[in-house]
Amino acid sequence: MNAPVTLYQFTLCPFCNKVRAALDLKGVEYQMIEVSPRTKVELPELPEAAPRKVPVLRIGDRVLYDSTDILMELDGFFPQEPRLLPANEKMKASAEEIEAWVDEQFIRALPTVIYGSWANAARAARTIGRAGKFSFFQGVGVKVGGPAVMRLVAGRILKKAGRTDGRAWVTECLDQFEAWLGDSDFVCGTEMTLADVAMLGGITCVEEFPIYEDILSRPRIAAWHARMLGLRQTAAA
Ligand SMILES: N[C@@H](CCC(=O)N[C@@H](CS)C(=O)NCC(=O)O)C(=O)O
Repeated sequence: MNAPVTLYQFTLCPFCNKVRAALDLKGVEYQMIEVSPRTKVELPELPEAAPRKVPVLRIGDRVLYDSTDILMELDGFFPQEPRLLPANEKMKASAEEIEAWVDEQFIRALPTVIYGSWANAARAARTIGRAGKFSFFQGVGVKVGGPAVMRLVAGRILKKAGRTDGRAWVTECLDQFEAWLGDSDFVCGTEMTLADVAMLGGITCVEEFPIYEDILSRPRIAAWHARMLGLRQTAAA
């Protein structure tokens, strides 16, 4: 019998969405536990070095943390297709590089658009209120401060990144991803890798926000996205 798999997560956390995408694509059955952001009491016992952050993935008695490390280890636990790490060393290096870029650029840039203007911040507050959960997109204090705090958070992310325009940043990211895709099926070529999984996770996370339509209005990204959802559907069948 397979070891039980449990994902400790926040629904709207992009890093958790990366792990969900990977498990879904491999057709792994798992249970999800929504973690309370203030207390995080639901988390299992973590190794000493681990930050008290989500995602955490428990496979039997093994506890994994950090979305990138989890994606890197997943083939070892679940060797079935699709493999996340390509056998080809060059492709593997580029997949790892793009996966890291998704975290450092695309996922970091998203909140600056999601609550970068008063209208978007108000909408984000409503969407998040509806979801009824704390999340990545709320940031510290957003529950009490609402859109005003969201705008502050967006400003802080931009300043730290040395940028002034969140939309331009996301546009740059999407241009870059499309350039890497070129005419290939996947971002590193013919095989799906953890780089595609990370991007899918980031995009899935903003499904309820207007930026989602902007992302999918790009034909190359839309075709790639449909391909990824097709694979996910095959795995579920
Ligand atoms: N590098 C980590 C980042 C994880 C992360 O920042 N998680 C956020 C949620 S989106 C979190 O748990 N924040 C809670 C906190 O910092 O207290 C990963 O890829 O897993």
